Amino acid sequence: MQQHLQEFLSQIEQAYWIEKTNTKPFNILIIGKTGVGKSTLVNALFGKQLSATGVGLPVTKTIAEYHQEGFPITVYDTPGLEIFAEVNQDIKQSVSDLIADGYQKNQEKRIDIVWYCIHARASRYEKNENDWLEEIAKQGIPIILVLTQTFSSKNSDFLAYLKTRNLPVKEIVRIMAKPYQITEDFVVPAHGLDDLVKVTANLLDDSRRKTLISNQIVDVDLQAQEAHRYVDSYIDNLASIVDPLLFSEQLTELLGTTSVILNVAIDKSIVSVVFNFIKKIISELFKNILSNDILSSVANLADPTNIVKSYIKIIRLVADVYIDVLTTKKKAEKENKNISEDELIQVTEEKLNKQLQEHHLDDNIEVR
Ligand SMILES: Nc1nc2c(ncn2[C@@H]2O[C@H](COP(=O)(O)OP(=O)(O)OP(=O)(O)O)[C@@H](O)[C@H]2O)c(=O)[nH]1
Ligand SMILES: [Mg+2]
Repeated sequence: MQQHLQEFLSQIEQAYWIEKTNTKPFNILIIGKTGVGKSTLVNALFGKQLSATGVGLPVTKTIAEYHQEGFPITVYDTPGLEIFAEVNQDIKQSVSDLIADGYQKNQEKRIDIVWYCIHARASRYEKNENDWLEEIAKQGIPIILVLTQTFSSKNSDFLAYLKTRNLPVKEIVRIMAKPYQITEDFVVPAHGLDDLVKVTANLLDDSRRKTLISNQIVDVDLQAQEAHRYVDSYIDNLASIVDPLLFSEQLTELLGTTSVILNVAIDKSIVSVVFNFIKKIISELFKNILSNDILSSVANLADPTNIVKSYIKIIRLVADVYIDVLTTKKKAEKENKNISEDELIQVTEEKLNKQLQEHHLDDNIEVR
């Protein structure tokens, strides 16, 4: 590789911005009576005051839209049905209008998923609610029933009851969005948000799934899993067009895109470790190919399939290590532990070298 670090870095940044720009936005409609915990849920899941108490942009009398510049997920928030029929009519009408608008006029406003929230301890689910959800489900929108502020992640009578009814929902998820203080020394821990993310992700198409996973803040492992998944599919498509001259382009595309999936900024120290590592091994591996006479050197290679295999192994191991290191860093930050830059560099180097040995790449490559 004849490249400089700076160039390598800006290629990654470019790939990062392309991926960001191509992020598929999507819309969530949250329905639930006042006080069930809709705002608390959204804030805990996305780490944003997307729905600061009381201030949403009123789309209609009964629907508020929460949208933030640069954030690809829009949340619509509307009350659930009350016992008063005339209020219900208003709500039902606004929701149908919102859904119809997205399907008929404005694809960007399409409702991709509905979270129907019920307070777990309210323990009530009425026939008129069910009729309404059936109407929504008929329009092809997946609904998840979210039981909010559940004390236990174990089965409850209410849940058991709901399960016996044939509800028009895809899943039922129990959550406690933030820790709930019961007495001075007894707190119910937060739980279930990771389930809600997983279940929702599975009901979205691939691009929206990626958007959800990278923009939520409750499940870092899921982000890592999604990033590895992307690497796998990228490499599957790569197998037929392996070209050493494209190595840096392909690797930087992988690193830029996985950074978006993990929702992290490009970390210059990690990138420079990666850069030095591949510079060393790649020049050995592709010495002949990168010489001026490309065609004859390819023809002269004793076993070109070996080169192809090594090429793929290197791309994969570098991308996998990159994901691992950033995941470790993110998890530490989440627990308010700080990993120093030196430690991070050291971990990256260790992981890369360990991988090199495990894949026996150091057998055919002389690293100097
Ligand atoms: N500890 C804890 N408190 C919660 C949770 N969910 C809601 N609350 C509390 O319940 C109250 C109402 O929560 P909100 O999130 O404002 O409810 P909402 O559904 O947005 O209500 P409206 O905006 O009025 O429709 C607030 O005091 C929250 O702090 C939770 O998961 N844990
Ligand atoms: Mg609210």
